[in-house]
Formats: sequence, structure tokens, C-alpha cells
Amino acid sequence: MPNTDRYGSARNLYRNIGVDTEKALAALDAFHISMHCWQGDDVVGFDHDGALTGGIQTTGNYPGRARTPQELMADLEKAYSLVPGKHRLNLHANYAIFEKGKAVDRDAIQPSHFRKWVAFAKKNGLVGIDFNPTYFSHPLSASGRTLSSPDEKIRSFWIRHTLCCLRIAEYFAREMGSTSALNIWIPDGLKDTPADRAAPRAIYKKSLDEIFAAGYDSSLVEVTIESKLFGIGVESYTVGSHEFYMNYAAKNNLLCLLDSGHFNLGENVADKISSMLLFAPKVAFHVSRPVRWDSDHVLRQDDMLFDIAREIALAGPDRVILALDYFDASINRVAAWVLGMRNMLKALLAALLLPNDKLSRMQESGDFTELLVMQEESKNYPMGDVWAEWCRRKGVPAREEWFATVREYEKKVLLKRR
Ligand code: RNT
Ligand code: ZN
Repeated sequence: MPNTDRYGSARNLYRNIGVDTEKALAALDAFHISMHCWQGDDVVGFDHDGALTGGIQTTGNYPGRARTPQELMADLEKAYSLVPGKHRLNLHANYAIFEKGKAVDRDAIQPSHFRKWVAFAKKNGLVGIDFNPTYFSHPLSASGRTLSSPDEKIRSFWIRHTLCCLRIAEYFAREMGSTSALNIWIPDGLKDTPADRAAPRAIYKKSLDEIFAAGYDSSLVEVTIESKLFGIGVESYTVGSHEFYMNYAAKNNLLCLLDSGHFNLGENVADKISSMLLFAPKVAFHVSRPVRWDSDHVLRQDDMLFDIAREIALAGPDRVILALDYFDASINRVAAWVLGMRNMLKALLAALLLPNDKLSRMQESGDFTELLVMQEESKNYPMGDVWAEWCRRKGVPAREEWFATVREYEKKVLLKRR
């Protein structure tokens, strides 16, 4: 049943506070979220049989984990079909697809190993593909050091890996006609109190310098660098800290990536965006949900998400590279993708439906009482009716009916993966 009556009355209510719902929906259309392939298979990938390492963890063993490229693509396709809007795919290097008997190590991966992903993205009408070198779950990361390794053999392996990844990102950009964001996150760190905090960082800086001296096509690839506070097993010291990357990015014209799980839990990650954007053309995001630690839970519509979405919505799609990053193996993985994507979009819509100019004027003119009143009253406006109308226009279920499709898929496909 069309939703037009409810939408019509919602539109009027919003108009009364100076918000044009059509403008908000048009603005929402311009956000393309990079959906992370790694939620579908617990960050395993296709190039190793070993454990997930690097201080990140999935917990749970819900049935149906994708084990092959075909399975992962089928699951992704199901997820995209239940998310309104046009979006992107975020791949990791360990999702290279090798022909039988032709696997290569990570320092030799080529665009051809990702040809099937490009075909997949085009077939599904995706806007672009983003990329991540994979510095974990590999024998040469077992020491806990990759690009910061004092062992030249290890360090140069990961430099070669990064260079391969830059070529692959360029390939994605050319094929898709859309810039590819290449995000560097290394797991390097120390479990216990360092004796020397400077040495690993100096080595890491040298590695990055060498990588970027080799060059890449900056009209095709946007390099982002992701900081972190700590990881499991590297609790005491992280080489790629926030200060390290902020300064490296500023000096070398790269972009910072903020993962919302990578800061002290009392910090407001949303508050960082406006500062970053005074000094850089863009800021990149891994939206995640930390519960007590960097636990990578599925996004909920909580205050943190709304705060981040509001800053992103105000900055606009041209200034933010927006990706999700969580991995929950305790629930249906397709549902995890769909719910997180829909929640991110709902949070963006909520932000776009605020009378943002008015609120800003109230703040700047010192009218904090009316600001508080409006911030609170606006929370109960019928955002859900505008959301439902957007979903109707996109041909996607507006409410929880989407889950019936996932249940059906679980019965027919996921539960048969034994
Ligand atoms: C780890 C980082 C990183 C990874 C992915 C798989 O703490 O958040 O972004 O989650 O690269
Ligand atoms: Zn991340």
C-alpha cells in the first residue's frame, strides 16, 4: 500500500519547522555508503586457512558463514537488495579470487584477481569499490609488526603488498568510473609497556614515505589512514596512533580515517569531524559500535550514531568518505549488514530532517533555551513516515518486512552450508 497519506502529513509537519522533506530525501540520495564485505565471512577472506589475527575478533558461530566468493557475492547481493539507495563495496586484499592452483602471496596480487568483484559490482549497479590492504591473518604479521617491523624482509614484503593494493585500487576506479578509497590500517603494536615508543613509529613513517614516493594516481585513489587506540594482544601501544596519522596525513596530503571504535569510549568521535574538515578536504569514517571496547557490534540507532550522522550530513557527501566496519558472527550475517546500513541511512535522514540552519542561529545568537527545546521536540517528528516514503520510491521494504526475506534466504541457502 502506498504510504502517501502518512508522508503528506509528515511533510506538512516538517514544513512548519522550515524543513523540506523532498530536499532531505534528495540529499540522502547523494550518500553512498561503502558496505564492508568482511561482515559476511567473519573477516576470513579467501587467501588463508589460519585464524583471524591482528588484534581484531569475531565472536559467535551463527550458521551460514560465506566460505567462497560465490557465497559471499550471493549474500552481499541479498543484503544490497534490502537497503534503499545506491551504495559502494568495500573489499579487503585477502578477498582476492584465485583460479585453482594459481594463488599468489599478498605481495604479488594483481587487478586480475579482483576482476570478478568488478563484474559483481557492475552487475549490481554499485557506485564504486573501495579497498584495504590486509596486514593481518598472515605468517608475516605473526610478530605483531608489519610496516613497522625491524625485520627488513617483513617490512619490504608489506611495502610490496601496499604497492600492489594501490594498483588494484586504481583499477577499481578506472573500471567503476569512481574514485577508490584505499584505507591503510596496520595491526602493529605491543602487548606490554614499550621500552621504546619512537623506534617502531620511525620505521613505520619510513615505510609510508617509501610507499608514497613510489607514487599512485591521486585522481583515481584517495588514500586514507586509520588510527587505533589498542587491539587484543597489543593493549599497551599502537604504532599507528591518532597523533601519528593526523600529522602524517596533514604533511603528506592524505586523509584521516576515524573508526568510531578506535577512541577512548568517553571521547565523542563526532566532534572530531568539524576540526578535521578545517584542515583537510575530506574525512573518512568507519562507523562501528563499540560496546565497552572496540567490539565491532552492528550499528544501532543510538546517540553516538546520530551524533556522527549529524556531522556527516552537515559536512555533505563530497567531504566525507563513509564506510561501515563491524563484524558480528553471533547473528544472521546478512541481517547484520542490512540492519547496519539501514540504521546508518536512518541516522543520516534524521539529521537531514532537522531545521539545521535555525538551530545553528539559535546557538550563535545565544538562545540556548529554544535550542534545547527544539533539539528535544524534533526527536518526535515522524521521521519514519519520510523513511517509508523513501523506501517505497526505491522499491525496498520500509519496515521489518525485509527480515522475512532474510529468514527465507537463511532457510533456503545459509542453513544448507554445512
Ligand atoms: C581494525 C580496523 C580495521 C578492520 C578492517 C577489517 O580495528 O577497524 O578497519 O576492522 O580493516
Ligand atoms: Zn576500522
